[in-house]
Amino acid sequence: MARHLITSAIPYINGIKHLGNLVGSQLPADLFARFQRARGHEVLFLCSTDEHGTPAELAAAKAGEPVADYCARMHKVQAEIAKGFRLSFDHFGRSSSPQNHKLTQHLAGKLYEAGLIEEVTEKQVYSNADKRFLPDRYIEGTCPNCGYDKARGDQCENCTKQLDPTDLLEPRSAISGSTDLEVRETKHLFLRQSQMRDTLNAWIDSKTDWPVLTTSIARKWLNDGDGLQDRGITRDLDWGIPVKRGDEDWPGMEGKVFYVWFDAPIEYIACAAEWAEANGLDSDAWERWWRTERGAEDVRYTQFMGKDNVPFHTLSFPATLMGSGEDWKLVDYIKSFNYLNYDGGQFSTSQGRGVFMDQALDILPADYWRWWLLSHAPESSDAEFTWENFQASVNKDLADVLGNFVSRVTKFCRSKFGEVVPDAGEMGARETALIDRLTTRIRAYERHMEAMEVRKSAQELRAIWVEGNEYLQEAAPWATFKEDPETAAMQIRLALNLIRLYAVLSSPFIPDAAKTMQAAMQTSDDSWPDDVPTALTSLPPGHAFTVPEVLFAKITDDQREEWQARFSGTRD
Ligand code: B3M
Ligand code: ZN
Repeated sequence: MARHLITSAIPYINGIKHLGNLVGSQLPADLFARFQRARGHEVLFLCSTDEHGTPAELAAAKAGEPVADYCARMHKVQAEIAKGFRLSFDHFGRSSSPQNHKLTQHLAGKLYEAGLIEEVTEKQVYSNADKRFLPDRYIEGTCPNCGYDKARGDQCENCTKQLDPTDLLEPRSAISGSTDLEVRETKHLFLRQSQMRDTLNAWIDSKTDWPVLTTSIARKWLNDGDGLQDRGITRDLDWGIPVKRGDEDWPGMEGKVFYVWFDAPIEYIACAAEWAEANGLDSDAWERWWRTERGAEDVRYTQFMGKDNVPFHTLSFPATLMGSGEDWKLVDYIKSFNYLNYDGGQFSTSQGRGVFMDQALDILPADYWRWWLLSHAPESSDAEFTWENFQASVNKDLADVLGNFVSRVTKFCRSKFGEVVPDAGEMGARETALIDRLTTRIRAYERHMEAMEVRKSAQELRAIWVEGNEYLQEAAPWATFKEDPETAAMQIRLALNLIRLYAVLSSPFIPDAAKTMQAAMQTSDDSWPDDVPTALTSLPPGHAFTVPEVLFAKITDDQREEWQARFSGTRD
């Protein structure tokens, strides 16, 4: 039995994610976690909400709530939606947890001791009215380039010119509107990633099996231009993890917090500690996943994320862990994704364009979305969601191929043999040939799933369903039954066993339908078909079953048009 640590990029707290976010990290991570569990491996699958940074502060302000309350509320909302999509996290944590505070401060202390943190004095805008330093985007004023009067300290939205806060004419605080601002000297911490360039380069070079999408992004940042830049890891915000080294105060860092991208990946570790606490386990329970000297040496750690998150996971986070000089488990494999587009444009959270996770579940159950998203995962290039394509795949793959098979087999059996597995008849050449083909395909399916080739896995699974339909078409038990009821009984016995087999194989993709199939077959045998002939004898003659409800309803043209219209604009 292997041990798999699996993490998905942690979604920002500010608002509900769209389907493009879902397919870029959480959903494929869930697919892999479910597959590894189904194979009998030990899995710890973690995700959290990413709760710090200016976007969280701004969203809370917009909602008129204290930021801590806003985050607590939105965490529950996201957790509920994740459940709706059947994301099988062992724990859904929060980057604002006490565990993450402690670990982040601990790691900063270790990096400091190792000489990997530099204190840099900078000039920054201070608001006397707000009694705080203002991050660039919290300063507004008139753009010196175009005269737009709501330009932000980092950029003018109107003419797109990149700005420094001191470029603005008549600058004011975006928090209070106060113009009582002054430039003061302040200290910030920088992570000296550049010191670790060779170590990181060697580490990336050793990852010969990683997807090119992952390594090419890492190499670009490592070697382009001036090479790996040191990164500021502190910010002047109220909300976040206070800057400390271990338990000690950090002189000159009073009132500052760590930068959100410094503490967010550390939450992968903290989440394991949160998981242990939530389950009444001690610290050994999570450390055996994360500390190589306490058992994590034989853990296989896989991360899932969109391509924009790759630099932080290939460079900054490993630099943090390696630089600490401690025995932290490093990632073994990073599976990254391109973008999913929406109907001729981009999904956009800020513009509310596309289908958001809550809206998706309002119109159809999770399996419909899971199937389409995974079978169209943006792996080798960006992919596009269109309602036509969604309708076509659901209707063909789920309703015509899988759903129809289950319904024909169970209904035919009920009408001719009753709701029990019939017992007469011996298998012949057609059945042996089918089992051979299934064996080949199931082994291919396992290889693709193991390699996290999501689209190829979906194609293979679909081909496995098609085998069943074609067999049924050729064997035609409804015709056979007239002259040779014994042979028809054998064909149907095999087909009923195929339903159980499909439930097991399909469960990582469409867990609800898999449960329905398994329940209809009235069996608790969810063992993986290591040996296909044996797997196809799981339901013995005389075993009772029931005819399930329709597994997948077809999407009608009217529905498609209605949804197309409903989701053509933007959400506020
Ligand atoms: N929250 C960005 C995103 O959701 C960021 C990921 C953090 S992973 C440690 O795409
Ligand atoms: Zn401008």
